[in-house]
Amino acid sequence: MNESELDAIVIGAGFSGLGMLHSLREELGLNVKVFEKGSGVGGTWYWNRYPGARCDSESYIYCFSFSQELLQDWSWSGKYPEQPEILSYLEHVAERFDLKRNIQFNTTVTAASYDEETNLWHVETDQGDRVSARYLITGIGCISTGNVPDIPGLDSFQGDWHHTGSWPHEGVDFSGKKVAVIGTGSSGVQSIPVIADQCAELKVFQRTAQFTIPARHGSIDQQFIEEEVKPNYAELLEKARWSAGGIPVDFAKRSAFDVNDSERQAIYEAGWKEGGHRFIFGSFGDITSDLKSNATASDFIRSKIREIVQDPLKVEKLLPMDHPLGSKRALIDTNYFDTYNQEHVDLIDLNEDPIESITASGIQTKSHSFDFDIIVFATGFDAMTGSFFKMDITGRQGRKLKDDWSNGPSTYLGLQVSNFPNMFMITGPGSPSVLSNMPVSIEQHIEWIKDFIEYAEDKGIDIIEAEPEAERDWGKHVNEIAEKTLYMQANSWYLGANIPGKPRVFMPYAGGVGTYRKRCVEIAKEGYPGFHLSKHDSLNVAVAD
Ligand code: N01
Repeated sequence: MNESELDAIVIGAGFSGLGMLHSLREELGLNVKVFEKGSGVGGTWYWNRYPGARCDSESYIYCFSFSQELLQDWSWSGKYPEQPEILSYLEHVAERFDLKRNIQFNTTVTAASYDEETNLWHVETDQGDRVSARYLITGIGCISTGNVPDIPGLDSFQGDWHHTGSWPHEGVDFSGKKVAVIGTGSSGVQSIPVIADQCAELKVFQRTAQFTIPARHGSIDQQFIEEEVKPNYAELLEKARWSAGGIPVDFAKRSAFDVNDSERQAIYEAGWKEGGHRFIFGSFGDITSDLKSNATASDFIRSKIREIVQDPLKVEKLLPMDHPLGSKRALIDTNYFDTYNQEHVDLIDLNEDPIESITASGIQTKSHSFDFDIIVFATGFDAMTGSFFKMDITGRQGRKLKDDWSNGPSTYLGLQVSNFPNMFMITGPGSPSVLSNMPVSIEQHIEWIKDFIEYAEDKGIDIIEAEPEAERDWGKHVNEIAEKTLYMQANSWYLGANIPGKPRVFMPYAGGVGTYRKRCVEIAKEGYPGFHLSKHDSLNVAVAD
């Protein structure tokens, strides 16, 4: 299929793609086309339909903010939004703002290349589309390319297997089944209790024991929503935009050592009872930055695991000892540790008994042979770069993004890459998005990209390109900030440590959403330093800096 030239091509119809489409079409009047691999909108929430899937951000703040009417009209039912409801919300947004007419579903972008002659991006899809546009914007998510470990024998398995990140739409019937779950990150910790409730036998294969805090999920507090949220949405969202994590709450400032032992214990108890991430940010300001303070919180959680789990052998396996709380993604759960008290649930510590192969009937570890009907891979994602590398992205002079990022991703502000003019990334590596409440970060990117395009078009600039030096400095800054945090003390996907052979580079910006936003605002006010802005007919001649 051939198409006329577009102003912008957006890849992905999740929060990012929907928001970007709306903004460019409604605010700038651009001719935009979105390509989406799935048959519907939703991105992450379209694919991740595993049992128990929901978001860790509280629902009232997990939303778009561009429409006051939408904010007032939409009602969430749970304290945390569950996957089906988030998907309904995004469907509603797509219908309400008539977005689907610019989205082509069931279409995977396979290649995108920048043409220096014409200053256009040429995009190819698996459906045979050849489309061109001035701007290419990726809304492909940071955690969207599933990681199914390369375990010998998977092909021979006679049962069913599924990755949590591409769950069958019709669901999976676990009743009466022997089930294995491999992986105990966010997806594993959410799905394990629900699968345990449904199956005959569950064995969890754990590589790293996790810190997780009870979510205390339940129905939403309607009084809080009607009296405190809806009348004050604008202020709450503004507070979220300038906060560290994209949520409108006050973080505790005191140190864990500003109080005595019994006061500290009481604060942790209250946080545990209240549940959610408040356990961390509501108790002490230095849990995520100071190892000694962190140890007090880590010890508290370990004491809770000992209290909840009855089998001492399971307790020993479940105690996280090799990394500080929060250095891997902080988790919240519903009945996770309690699940191990059920007789039909067992835990295999892969450090003691590693998986050797998958067999026709199940899993062979070093010392046991297990039979399963279903294997669930809750083994995470090739995060932040995996989805870029699935496409053949070519910039100036035939440069491949994959080659330029072979030692780890390099971006300016997580928004652009030098030698890839007019290509913008939403939630790219080097941005704070994955360490925050996503919609707040996504909207910040959308707004900033839209403003930049508007600025350029007003000035007759048609090439926007990050300068290599600015990119290098930003990378250095991202790294320096990360080095000061406890994130460097764990083998996490933030560092690419979950993917064999992936360069160890801390990929997100850990300086906080508000600080990042301030930097982006300043850059815009100063006329976009760090970006080379030029006119196509005077290629390489900067007209503003
Ligand atoms: O993936 P993960 P996830 N053999 O990488 C293990 C977001 N998210 O899908 O820790 C055996 O966190 C791996 O072990 P280890 C959120 O940002 C959000 O759970 O690497 N095990 C780990 O236990 C999250 O951080 C929500 O040693 C292997 C697990 O598999 C991100 O997505 C919900 C293995 C993977 O954990 C990813 O979460 C879901 C192997 N070869 C996801 N390879 C909410 O908002 C990996 N593992 C609630």
